[in-house]
Amino acid sequence: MQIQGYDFHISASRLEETLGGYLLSGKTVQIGHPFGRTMFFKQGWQSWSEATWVSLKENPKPILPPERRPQCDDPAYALSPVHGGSGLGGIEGYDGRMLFLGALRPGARIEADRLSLKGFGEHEIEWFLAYGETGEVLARYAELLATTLGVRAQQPAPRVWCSWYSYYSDISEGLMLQSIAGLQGLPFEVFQIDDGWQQNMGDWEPNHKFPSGMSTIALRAQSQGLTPGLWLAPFIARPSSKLFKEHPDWFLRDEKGDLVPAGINWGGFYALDVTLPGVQNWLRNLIQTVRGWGYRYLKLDFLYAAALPGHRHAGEAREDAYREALRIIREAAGDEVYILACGAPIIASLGLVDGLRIGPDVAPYWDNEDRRVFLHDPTGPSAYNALRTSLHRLWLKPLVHTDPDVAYFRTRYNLLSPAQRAVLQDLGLVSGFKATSDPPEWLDGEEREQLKAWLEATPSIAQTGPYTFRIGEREVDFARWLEL
Ligand code: 9PG
Repeated sequence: MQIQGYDFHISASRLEETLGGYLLSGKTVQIGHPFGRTMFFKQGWQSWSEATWVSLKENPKPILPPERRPQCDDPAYALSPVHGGSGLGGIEGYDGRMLFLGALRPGARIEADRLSLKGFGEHEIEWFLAYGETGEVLARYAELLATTLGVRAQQPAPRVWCSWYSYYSDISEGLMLQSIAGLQGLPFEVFQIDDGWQQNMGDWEPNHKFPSGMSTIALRAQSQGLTPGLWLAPFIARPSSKLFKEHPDWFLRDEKGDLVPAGINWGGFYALDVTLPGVQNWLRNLIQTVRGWGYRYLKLDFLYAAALPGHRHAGEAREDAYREALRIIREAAGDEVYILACGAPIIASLGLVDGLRIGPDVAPYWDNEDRRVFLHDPTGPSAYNALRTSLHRLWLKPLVHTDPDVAYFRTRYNLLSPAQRAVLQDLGLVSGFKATSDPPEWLDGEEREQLKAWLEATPSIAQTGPYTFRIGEREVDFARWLEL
């Protein structure tokens, strides 16, 4: 079949025209193309997984070490010999435009090689197929996803202070109260406590560093006009947790009955089978508990764990199981609670969460070369990894608040150059999500002024090319930072 002057061989169970392209159906669809070993627009599975253009001239390299794979990208395809992505993908045509295929529901995989672009899923799927300018094709795909998965009300994203990228897990009640006090005069909407407050992964009660309980901090934040925010990883637990010891039968196992490893941090952790009624009740209680403490902004992390391959109580497809669990959380939280999904399967989260982390963690240094180059792992914390993946996910902006992670204003404990700090600040502006983790007492007078000006700024943002933007009066070109 001819599309835009090129010959494509399409196999699908149904094909019909739609605005800007075609709708296809099929559990598997395949489009033969004439473009050979061109570039592939890859979209990794979850927040931290890489999104970028890759060359079909080089074979994909499996991430090392193997135990890390579940938390980097979809482990089901970790050893795939062909390039692929989750939900959507595209390849570059001779004229620089893109042959695009995107699923209109969760649970789809795209693969590309020199002869074809292929889509498949665990069940019958409807697809959008198009050939056109990358920006236009992605915009049309986003429009279609909005109709199938929904979009939550779109006010501007809140401005967030988060405790992770300065104190990491070394937080305490005293430090948090001190930070809240220091934030007076800075226009933040959210004060978010990150990892480090809980007793254990799985045991979501305050530890000894928070002796007055979590509501004390929530109240203090609130009295200063800040929405209290809290980090939780509701779908995972460590084997040392009370949750795991009391309910070993609540955890995801493979067909042999062995526990499915969900990651290697904190000495390893496991994923809940979120299709079990007992687990679903526990999730409802957990969310109601943190709501009861006063938290109205929840950063829910390591969410991919609920969608890992495994044998579930309800034999649902794994991304459907995940989405159902997210729906239960949304219902328990209520409509007014802001949910930021992190480490989250991208497509399966749309319509249920307010914000979505669209890249790996930033760090106060530029590159994580050891992991990126020698271990083939593009998901390690670094400004560069976060920038690269986030820039290739901005097409999600009409669907969800896109969080590229924090920007830095401090020079204390920071190896980023002024220009590297500026590029993360600009990334925050173009993505529309402004967050930082700099403790107010770490900033000198000038740095605090810069942070304040950035938080207050509402420049017009116009995308002028794949990597170029006009921010107010400035032309910003991110391409020179991406070794593409
Ligand atoms: C808290 C952090 C912060 C951060 C999240 C997430 O693959 N990993 O080993 C890996 C570990 C931590 C991590 C991401 C990946 O960071 O993105 O903002 O909340 O958890 O532990």
